[in-house]
Amino acid sequence: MFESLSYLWQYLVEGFGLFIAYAFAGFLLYLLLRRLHSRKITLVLLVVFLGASVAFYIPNGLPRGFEYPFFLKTYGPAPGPVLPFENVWKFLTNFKTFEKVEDIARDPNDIPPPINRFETKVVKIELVTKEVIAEMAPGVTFNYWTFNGTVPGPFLRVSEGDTVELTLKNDPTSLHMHNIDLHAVNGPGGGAVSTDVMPGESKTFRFKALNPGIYIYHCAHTNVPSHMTHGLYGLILVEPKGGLPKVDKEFYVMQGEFYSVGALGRQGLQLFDAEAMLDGKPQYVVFNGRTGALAENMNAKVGETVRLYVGNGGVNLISSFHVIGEIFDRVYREGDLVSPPAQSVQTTLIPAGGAAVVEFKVDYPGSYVLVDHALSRFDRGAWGILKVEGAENKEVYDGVIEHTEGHGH
Ligand SMILES: [Cu+2]
Repeated sequence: MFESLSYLWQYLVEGFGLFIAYAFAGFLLYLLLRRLHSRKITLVLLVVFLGASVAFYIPNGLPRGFEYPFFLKTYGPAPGPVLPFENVWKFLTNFKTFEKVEDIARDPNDIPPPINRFETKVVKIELVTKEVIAEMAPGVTFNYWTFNGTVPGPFLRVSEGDTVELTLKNDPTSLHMHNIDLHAVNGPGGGAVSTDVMPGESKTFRFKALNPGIYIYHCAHTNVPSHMTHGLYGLILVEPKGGLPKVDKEFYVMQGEFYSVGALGRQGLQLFDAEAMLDGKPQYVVFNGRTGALAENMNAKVGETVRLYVGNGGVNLISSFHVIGEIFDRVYREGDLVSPPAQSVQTTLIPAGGAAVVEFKVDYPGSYVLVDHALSRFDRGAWGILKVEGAENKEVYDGVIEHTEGHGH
């Protein structure tokens, strides 16, 4: 009940506002006219006035369809991102069938082990698109659309030259059609044209992983940005033949934006704001699906080499990825695993719909904060913490050279 109220809040506010405006306009007009005319004439004039204003309002002020937001006209190659009221209604009537996911975040440690082989194989992968309800922040609930129930979807790992046989299932509880476009594919739509699946349906296609690299995959069903910004994205690593250099720790991080009608922190189930998405003004910018998702699950020891696979589901922002207190020893820019990596980089760009691999050795214990260095975004949720334990090395960093007791300043 509370959920449907918070979800419908924008409709209720707009309907109520219109009602109040007409009620007060009519009442004031009545008082004004009543001074000059008899009750009968006043009432007739009032009806004429209200009738004329309603007649003017209907063609110019009423929504073309009962949808949110009203009056949005778009020019994409396919239907725009408005939310027809019919969908809102279907969503509310099906609300009980959606799985309530305890934690939408994918564990950054959840990465398949390195492959490191030269012979190629046929790799079978199965993914399930599923629409679920989960918390973005305490008390703030979103309707997420996911691959396998988390954001991002599973980390896929294959080797250069492998043939991937990918099956996409759409969970029967879904309300929308979905598909998958993997940027590791050479073929129409990256697989999207072969995998349009209705709720309950499943489709399989094959592709050869010709190019090594770290690639994003995402749903590309219309309206594509709407589907993506609900959480339908993940990473696929195509290891170069023989594998990547060995490291001690690997982590899986994906930035994404979420657009709600309710302001940052507004409690309850949030209605998707298509207009804010077109404007590129998200309420939430987060790593791994929700605020605080990477607060306490990334650990390393002094002396270890850390590799981060960092993707950006977008759909609008470019991430200026940085780890506070560290320098990236190597950056495989834009996910290019063929060219030699860039070295000693402070901040690297992760384009919308792109990814990169960064590596660094941790030299000193402490908390190292992952950020999008467009730093106002960490207040919207874009941060994580890599906790490093081990012995201090004063040669690398010495926190206290001199300390004098002060008496204020
Ligand atoms: Cu989709």
